[in-house]
Amino acid sequence: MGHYKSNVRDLEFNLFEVFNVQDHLGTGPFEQSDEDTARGVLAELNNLAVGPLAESFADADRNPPVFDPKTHSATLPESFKKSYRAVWDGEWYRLSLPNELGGFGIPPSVQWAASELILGANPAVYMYLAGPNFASVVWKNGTEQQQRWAEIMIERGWGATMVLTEPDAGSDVGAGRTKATLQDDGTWHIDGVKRFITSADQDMTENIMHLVLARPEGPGIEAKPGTKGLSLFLVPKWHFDPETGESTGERNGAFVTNVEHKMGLKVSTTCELTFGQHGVPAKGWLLGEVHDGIAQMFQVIEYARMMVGTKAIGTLSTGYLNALAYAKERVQSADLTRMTDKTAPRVTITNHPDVRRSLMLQKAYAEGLRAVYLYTATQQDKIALGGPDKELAEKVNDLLLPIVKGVGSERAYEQLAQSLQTLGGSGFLQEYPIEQYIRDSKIDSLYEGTTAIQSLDFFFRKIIRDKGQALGFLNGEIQGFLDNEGGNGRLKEERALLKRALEDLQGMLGALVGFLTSSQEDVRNLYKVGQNTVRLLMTAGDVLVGWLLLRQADVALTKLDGQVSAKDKAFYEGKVAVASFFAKSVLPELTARRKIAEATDNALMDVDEASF
Ligand code: ST9
Ligand code: FAD
Repeated sequence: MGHYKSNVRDLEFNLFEVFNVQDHLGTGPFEQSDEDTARGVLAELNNLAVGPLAESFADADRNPPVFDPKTHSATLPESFKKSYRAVWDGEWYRLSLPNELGGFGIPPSVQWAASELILGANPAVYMYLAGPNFASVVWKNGTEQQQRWAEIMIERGWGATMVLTEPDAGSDVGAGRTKATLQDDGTWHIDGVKRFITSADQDMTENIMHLVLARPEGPGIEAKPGTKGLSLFLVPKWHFDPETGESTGERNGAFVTNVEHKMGLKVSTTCELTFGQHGVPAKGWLLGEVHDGIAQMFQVIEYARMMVGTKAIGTLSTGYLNALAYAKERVQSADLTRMTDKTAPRVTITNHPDVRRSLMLQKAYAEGLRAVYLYTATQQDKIALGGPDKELAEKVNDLLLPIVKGVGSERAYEQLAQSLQTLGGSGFLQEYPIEQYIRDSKIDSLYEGTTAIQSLDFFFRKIIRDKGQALGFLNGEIQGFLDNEGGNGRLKEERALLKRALEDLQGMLGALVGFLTSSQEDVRNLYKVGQNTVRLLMTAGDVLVGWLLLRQADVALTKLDGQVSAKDKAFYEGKVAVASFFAKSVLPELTARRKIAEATDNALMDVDEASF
């Protein structure tokens, strides 16, 4: 058995029993697909995930890429290349492509469910598959010629990167100094050093297209500060024939000068990437218009943030299922009720209340957060379908992305520590996958915008700037669920707990809005907002998890009222149990969090740096 334990049953439960995505299969852009197609995609990818993809997971961690400074190149382990090729040869890269570029025509909800399987089994494989996906952004924003290049990127299986970060410009992308100088022939020369660039070199594809943010300079170009002064440039590793994509054999001046040694996700190369620093100009082509760079790059970032959240949640799920399998086998200690009887039989650790508590909390976040990312993906379905709901769905999707990414990554890392704990000392060993899961998933709260950045985005952009429209919609959805007394009055107490949790979230938000409003009189009140945005984000995440687990429990109760197989009975009863557990043991904590937020003062900001 490989390391990866998938949960296709839960993916299908979300898609077809809770969110009913089959209702819009066979329509509009999803005309070619039906429920069987969708289930087939999940089944096929699952075979790939638990087999050839999972196979190189540990080997590629123990034998990470090797960097050769003389040739500026990185060599990946053979085992990993085999996994990558298995996905490429199956043409699974088409999963996220629009129909016009050869996509499968299946909705984002099914795409993301399928993506979880790759991301849980071997996340770096997914990241090296960025070429076709990034090509669709080039295609969307590019000139006619650049649209041809986008097709070439897909046809020839090129790699691609997103290049924002510099040594002095991480969270603050607008501090970037890399510049681009306009040449007489209309191309640009890029000049600067970027760091931490994922997949910036590898030996699996014939070319790599770098999507680079730089500051344009040239006659008639206005210099603007910050992110709004950035443009996006296409900078290939190798120059190529613009019609066929065939390499000219001439190297462009974008050279990797280091591959970082990291805590985890080691097979994913993280590189220092220099432009125009090695005697060869780094030629770039402007995508679209000058100063559109940050908006264009956010088309890439939005996808990548969703991916990072799904990666974290997929990893938590396999961590939990590995812990559960171990706990069912491991015999240790007597039942608590017979603790003083030294002759009492020893029991499996699933009998100990504390192990049960921990396993149920892992299950709650793994399954609850899966529901959150899939619910988000159903908003993307609505966007793709285009109907009257589209505009609102865009806002709701925007609101949910920092939750998927920020809460998904934080809770996954926290709960994976609990998965490891379940194995006792064995969890610390490399014989089991959980220590690698923890190392590999730590990055998820850092890249694509740290949790603090997600929380600022959530409050200032997605709530305040949106004037609460998307939030109002979600609030209405949860309120509607509370008002609609489903389940024949069952789960009454849990509904009351969710109601209280929603009020606590509203109260906390009210406090933050109050600080923001009063900052017009005393600007330092903004610090009170800043002390609480991560708390708000995590609280919103818990409310969503609580709500969606209860929605699932409602569906499960209805199923249990009919005839179900023994396997389904256990599955549905698990859904009711986990929803109830989360409502009773996590949601009440939100009241304390609200009180903390309401009572915020600026004492923290008055502490002298020397006193820390
Ligand atoms: C990174 C990469 O970390 C990590 C790994 C990547 C791996 C890639 C692999 C991908 C795989 C794909 C594979 C697919 C395979 C599929 C196959 C399946 C089998 N939403 O607030 P302002 C825009 S990369 C949208 O003033 P500041 C907007 O245009 C590095 N747009 O910001 C806005 O203008 P306006 C990641 C947004 O104060 C403009 O920005 N680094 C949003 O100037 C300015 O906005 C980061 O993420 C948004 N949420 O700058 C940086 N926000 O307002 C984190 C802003 O007019 N830092 N815009 O609309 C931030 O995000 C900062 O908040 C900041 C602040 C830089 C935006
Ligand atoms: P900093 O921005 O210096 O942040 C340090 C700390 O300060 C963080 O805790 C942060 O939350 C906090 N902080 C900073 N500003 C604020 C604020 N305004 N309010 C509150 N807190 C704040 N970049 C790319 O462009 N392309 C890639 O492909 C890519 N891949 C990566 C792969 C890996 C493995 C790693 C480690 C990084 C990668 N990055 C990539 C860079 C990544 O996006 C940045 O590391 C990230 O955006 C954070 O920037 P920083 O490391 O400079 O941290």
